[in-house]
Amino acid sequence: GNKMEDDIAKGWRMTQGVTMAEENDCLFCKIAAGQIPSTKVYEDDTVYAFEDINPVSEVHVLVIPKKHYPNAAAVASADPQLFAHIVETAQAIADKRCDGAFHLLFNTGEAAGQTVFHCHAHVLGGKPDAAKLV
Ligand code: IU
Repeated sequence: GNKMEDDIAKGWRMTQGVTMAEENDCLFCKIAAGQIPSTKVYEDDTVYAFEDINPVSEVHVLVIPKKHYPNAAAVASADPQLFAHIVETAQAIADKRCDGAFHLLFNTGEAAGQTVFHCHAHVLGGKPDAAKLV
């Protein structure tokens, strides 16, 4: 169709928490479903947390909603409780691993470095890996 129809369809999918990425093979949907292996840190009915494969600090865990949303704002607007649960999960991981002190980072948009378009919170704690920051 035309651009306006495409935008409306896209907006509808975002409100449903469903995007083209999920329709076509989303990596983090598969990790959350256990279809692709990961080093699990925590799991419950709505969120999944795992070790980042390319850690940039001593603690580098990703917390994702099991349901597909393209970014943090999409989760927050569609399901504020789920967004709060992601933040609380990040805190609980940091409480165990780095004395409760951490950075919580959501890269949003390709220009900001987002490479996986399934919402993920980076939980960053402990010493940074200096080699990866240059
Ligand atoms: P970004 O915020 O979209 O740039 O973060 C993607 C992160 O996902 C990045 O830190 C990767 O190292 C990490 N990651 C992963 O843990 N496992 C994977 O299979 C892939 C990326 I692809």
